[in-house]
Amino acid sequence: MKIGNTIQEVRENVKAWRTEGLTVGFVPTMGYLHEGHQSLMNRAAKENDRVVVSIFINPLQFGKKEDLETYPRDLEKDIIVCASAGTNLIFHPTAEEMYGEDFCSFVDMNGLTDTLCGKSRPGHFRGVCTVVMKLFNIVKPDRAYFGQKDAQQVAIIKRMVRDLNLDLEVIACGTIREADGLAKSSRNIYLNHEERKASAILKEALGVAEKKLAAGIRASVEIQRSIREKIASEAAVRLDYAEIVDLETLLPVNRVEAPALVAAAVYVGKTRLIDNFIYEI
Ligand code: PAJ
Repeated sequence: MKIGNTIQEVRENVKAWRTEGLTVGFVPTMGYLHEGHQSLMNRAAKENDRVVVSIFINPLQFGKKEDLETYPRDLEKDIIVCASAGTNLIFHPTAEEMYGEDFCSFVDMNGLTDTLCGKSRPGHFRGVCTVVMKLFNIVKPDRAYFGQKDAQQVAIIKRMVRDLNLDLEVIACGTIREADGLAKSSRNIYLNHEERKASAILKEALGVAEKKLAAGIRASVEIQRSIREKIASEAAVRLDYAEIVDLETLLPVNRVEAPALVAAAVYVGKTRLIDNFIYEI
C-alpha cells in the first residue's frame, strides 16, 4: 500500500493502473476510520482491481462554529485500517495541496442542499460537492463508494454525477452500527458516557417509525410525531429534524406511498448525530 500526499502522485499511480487495464474504486473519507469506512473499502476491493482511499479533513465543508479544529485524527491507525481492507493507495493531501491561496471555483446545487442537514449547516454541501468533484477529477475512479448513513450526501453526489455527466458509478453502502444500534461515526468520540447511552434513542425512534409504516400508517405527520415523541422521552437529546422525503429529490412526502427516506438528526450535548432508513413499500 502506498501513501501519496500530492495530486501528481495519485495521477501517476492511477495512470499506470489504467494502462494495465485495471479498474479503480474510490472511497473518500475524512479519516479517524471505523468499521463503517472499512465496509466501503471492503466493497470497493471486491468490485475493483485497485482501491484508492482519500483521507482529508475538508475545511470547506465546516461551518465557522463547527468542529474543524477538533475533528478527531489518527493517521497511524487509519493506515492500518486501510491496509487491512485491501486499499492500494491512500491520498492524504494538505489543505494547501487541495486549495491554493487563490482558489475560487465551487460546485453548488439548488434545492437538495438546502433541506434536512443543509438547513442547520448552510454551505456544508457546497463544500462537500466541491471537494468530492476535485477528488473525482484527481482519482478518476470507475466507482465511488459512499455510506447510506449520510443519505443526503448520497442523493446530492448522485445528482452531481448525473447533472455534470461525470463518468463514474456512485455506490451507496449500508450503515454499520454499534451493538445498541447507534450508527458508527467519527464524531461519536465526542460523546461522554451519559451522552453515549442517551444516543441510542435516535435509532430506537427510527425503529418506532419503521413499525408504524409496517403497520400500514401512511401519513407522514403521524410517523414524524412518533419519532418526535420517542426522542422527547430522552431528556439529554434534542431533535433537530425528523423528515420523510423522496429518495431522489429530498422533497417532503405527505403520504408514504412509494419508497421514501425517513431521516432524523439530533443534538446530544454539543454533538450532532444523524441516522435514517429507507422505507421500501
Ligand atoms: P466521513 O464522515 O469520513 O465519511 C466517509 C464515508 O464513510 C461517507 O461516505 C460516509 O457516509 C461513510 N460512513 C460513515 N459512517 C458510516 C457507517 N456507520 N456505516 C457506513 N458508512 C459510513 O462523509 C465524509 O467523510 C465527507 O463528507 C467526504 C465525503 C469525505 C467529503 O469530504
